[in-house]
Amino acid sequence: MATALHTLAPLSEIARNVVDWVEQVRGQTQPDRVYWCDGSRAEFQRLRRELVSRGELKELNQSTFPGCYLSRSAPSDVARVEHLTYVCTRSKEDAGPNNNWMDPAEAKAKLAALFNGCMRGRTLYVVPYCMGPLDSPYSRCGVEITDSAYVVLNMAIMTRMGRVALERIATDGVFVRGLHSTGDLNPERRFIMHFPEELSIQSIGSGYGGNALLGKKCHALRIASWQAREEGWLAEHMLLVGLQSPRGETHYIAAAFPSACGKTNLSMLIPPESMPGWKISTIGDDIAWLQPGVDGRLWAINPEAGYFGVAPGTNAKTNRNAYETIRHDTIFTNVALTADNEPWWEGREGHPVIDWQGRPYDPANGPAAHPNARFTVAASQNPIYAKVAEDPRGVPISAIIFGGRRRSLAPLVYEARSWQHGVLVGASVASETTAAATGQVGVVRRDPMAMKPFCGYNYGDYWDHWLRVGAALTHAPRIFHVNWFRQNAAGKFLWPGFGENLRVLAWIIERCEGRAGALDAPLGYMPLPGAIDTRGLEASAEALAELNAVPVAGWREEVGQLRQYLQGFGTRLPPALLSELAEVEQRLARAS
Ligand code: GTP
Ligand code: SPV
Ligand code: MN
Repeated sequence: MATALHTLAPLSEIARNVVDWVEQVRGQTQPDRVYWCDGSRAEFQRLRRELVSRGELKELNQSTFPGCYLSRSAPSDVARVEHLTYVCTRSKEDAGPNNNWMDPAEAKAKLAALFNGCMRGRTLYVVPYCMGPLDSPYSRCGVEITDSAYVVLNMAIMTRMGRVALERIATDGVFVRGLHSTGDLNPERRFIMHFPEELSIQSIGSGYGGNALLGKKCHALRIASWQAREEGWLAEHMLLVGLQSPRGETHYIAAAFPSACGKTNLSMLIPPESMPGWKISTIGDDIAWLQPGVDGRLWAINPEAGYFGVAPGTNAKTNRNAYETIRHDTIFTNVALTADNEPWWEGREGHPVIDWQGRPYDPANGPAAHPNARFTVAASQNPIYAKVAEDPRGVPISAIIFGGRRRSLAPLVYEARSWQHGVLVGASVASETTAAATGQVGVVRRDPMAMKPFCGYNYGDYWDHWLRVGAALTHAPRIFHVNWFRQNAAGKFLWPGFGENLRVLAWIIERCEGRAGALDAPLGYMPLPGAIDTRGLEASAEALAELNAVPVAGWREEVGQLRQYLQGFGTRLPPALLSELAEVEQRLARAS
């Protein structure tokens, strides 16, 4: 039997095509050693020990945070670098105005100069990984070659990594080739390049998150979105959550919010006390792969096996599940430390003594933890991790939610009139930028489907693909838009957010079950007065009214800006989006 043979074979003999590629990269990068990762517990602990002894990982308080460690990245390497991230397709048009583009030959020449000999004195790690349950037909595999043991540890937590993945690669025959080196960490020599036409990624000069853990944004979104278009599915920046209502029915919801806009939190939500009987379970917190099923519904898997989550703001009140998840066996990156050698970040109880750069804490230097400080932890540690997250068939989706961080304009919730209108609603997402990427924070930018940094091809083609996928579904999910981040004139959030968001999800579920009426409003369907349960909520009637307001003049301006943005995609823009937009505009005109 093949599996039995595999179990005995040395790793380097399981998949010939992987071996050939590793040999080629070894020749180019000149490492001192090549190490094939098997994904075992012993290997994980050994690599962790090595990092600690080299001073690259710091042991945290082992009696209060057993198995927890701290990594400090280079201060110039703390987030994704969108201006250095490229999609290198043969035709520039295929990458689209939404991506940085470089000719593949030019990109490879530039990269070759940087990769040649870059691993001298280092170990080359071969990291075979599987995105999604090992036995799911929807899962896809890759191999990351890296010279960072920190990356190996993170990949071990975030993916199904090692021998098991290599065995699947031997069966699949195909895998995504991801070549990564931390290089010299100089931002001048940093590039994250994607070659979707040959399913490959080359990343150099960063050891951080989405730049370096190639299974995540590079593979599971940029490359996978390209593959998904060819194969008829969707790869999206979405959480997946299961909600069992007090009536006993379970609905699965997928929600796309831009980076650091609340996906991890919503996927682990704890119901407010005034809503007993609801049971929430997490399937995924960042990425969803969605497949049309033979039953005409849309089914989803979480391709990841762990969370690379935002630490700041996480506490027992905002997200008790995450808080408990990260009490043990967690890698923290760029958090601060307390006097007791416990991890600390803004929003956590206690006091910082050492900041994220290892300096004595001084408020004059800014926040103690970096605003994009993260935790890496296995999904299985989440107290509400759903069993179905391991189901090879995935879960059927009742609703898709889009949202962004909008201090004004966008109301708490509205529902699209149809799938086609919903694609426009997704395309209309705009959000304030966050610390998840380098650059200015708090500037509103267009971020369709929360995929601006992650869509591996022309947005025009992407929206067209969305329209096609929806048209083929006989039981398409309903599509909604939410905004947890609207503020009053004083800059205070009007909506309490976090667990209270269930109040909005409950309405969404009632809509899906056909049990709630709605107001036929210019943007779409909105809750009738009193339809959102506000019992036990500390929010004034005025605040709630302000939350749901749709200022017509502001929206007419927004629609004009959106049209201009969409027209920037020229002939690749599906005309259906412009006709949906014209309809919204007419409704707004009638309302004014
Ligand atoms: P990525 O991992 O970057 O994709 O982010 P994410 O979308 O998973 O965001 P996450 O849930 O980690 O939240 C980011 C920040 O937003 C944290 O500081 C949270 O505390 C805050 N946040 C999350 N949900 C809410 C909410 O409902 N209301 C408010 N006001 N803040 C929230
Ligand atoms: C995001 O930025 O959306 C993240 C973190 O989830 S990273 O893995 O760095 O992309
Ligand atoms: Mn993300």
